[in-house]
Amino acid sequence: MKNYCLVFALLLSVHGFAQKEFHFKNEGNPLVKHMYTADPSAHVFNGRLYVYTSHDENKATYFDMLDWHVFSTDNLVDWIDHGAVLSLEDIEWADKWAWAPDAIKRDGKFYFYYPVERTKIGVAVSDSPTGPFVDKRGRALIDNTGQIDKIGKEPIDPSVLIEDGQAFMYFGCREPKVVKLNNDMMTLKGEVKVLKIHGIENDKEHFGGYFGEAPWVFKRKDTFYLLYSNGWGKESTLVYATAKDPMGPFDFQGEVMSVVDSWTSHGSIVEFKGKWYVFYHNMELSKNNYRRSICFDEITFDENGMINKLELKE
Ligand code: FUB
Repeated sequence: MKNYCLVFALLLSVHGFAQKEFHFKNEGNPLVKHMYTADPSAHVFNGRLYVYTSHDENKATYFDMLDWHVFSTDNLVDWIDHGAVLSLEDIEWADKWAWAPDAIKRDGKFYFYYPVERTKIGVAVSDSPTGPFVDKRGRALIDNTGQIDKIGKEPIDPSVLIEDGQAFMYFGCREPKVVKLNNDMMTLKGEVKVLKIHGIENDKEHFGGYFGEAPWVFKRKDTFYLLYSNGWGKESTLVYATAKDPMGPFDFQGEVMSVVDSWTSHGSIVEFKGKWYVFYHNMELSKNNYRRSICFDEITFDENGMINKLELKE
């Protein structure tokens, strides 16, 4: 009887695993066609590329997403959808709006940062890059309740960089913020600060160098690049600024790519097997801004380290 039960349990777990993973090929942008995905955050862990995303609902009429997914590949052609790595159902202190996440590896563990309710950012941990992630903290890492002056009206879109052993978390909407994290990756070290971007002082509204949302910092050679969205609407896109220090100040440099058709822009840039890629989303499949699809393209840099603007085909 005991053996019988074990075989049954194994069958169930194998079946569950098979249901959870979905294998597919990259057949050109949008990359993911079997569901709606947005806000791609791409990382290489142990030589494999992982892309963490928000998950737009099939009938969405707002950004009322419920869970987050991760996709992975080792050759950019064969991809796995590993399923939901965390869901609002798993978080006791949040009920709505599972927006743009990020993940990072430290000391053999993987930390997943996620904004909820447009007012809070949480962190969850796993032994695997594909989760499941567990909210061991049990409360928000960032919560602007009573602290809008310091933290901002919309603490969304967290992304994390580790440089020389120090972790930095970037986030924010309309004003970029940065805060250091302690080595446990689950507590803040010091105050939340405004991330200064020089050269955008006159860009008070969308487009140009205006900071909309989606800060993402990566390092190439000795330069830190801050990728972000320059607002919302038909002309918004991903732009960037550079600095010599992860805390800034950054200098605005220009557009990373031509405009995408979705009203939001959100992306990440990653080096994989010696080439650089920008991940972003559009609404090509649905023609609906609340049902977006992730894409990626290769980008190149000029001899001064500036990004050669990616011109998307119409
Ligand atoms: O996906 C919900 C929100 O839309 C994100 O937080 C923003 O960056 C924008 O992509």
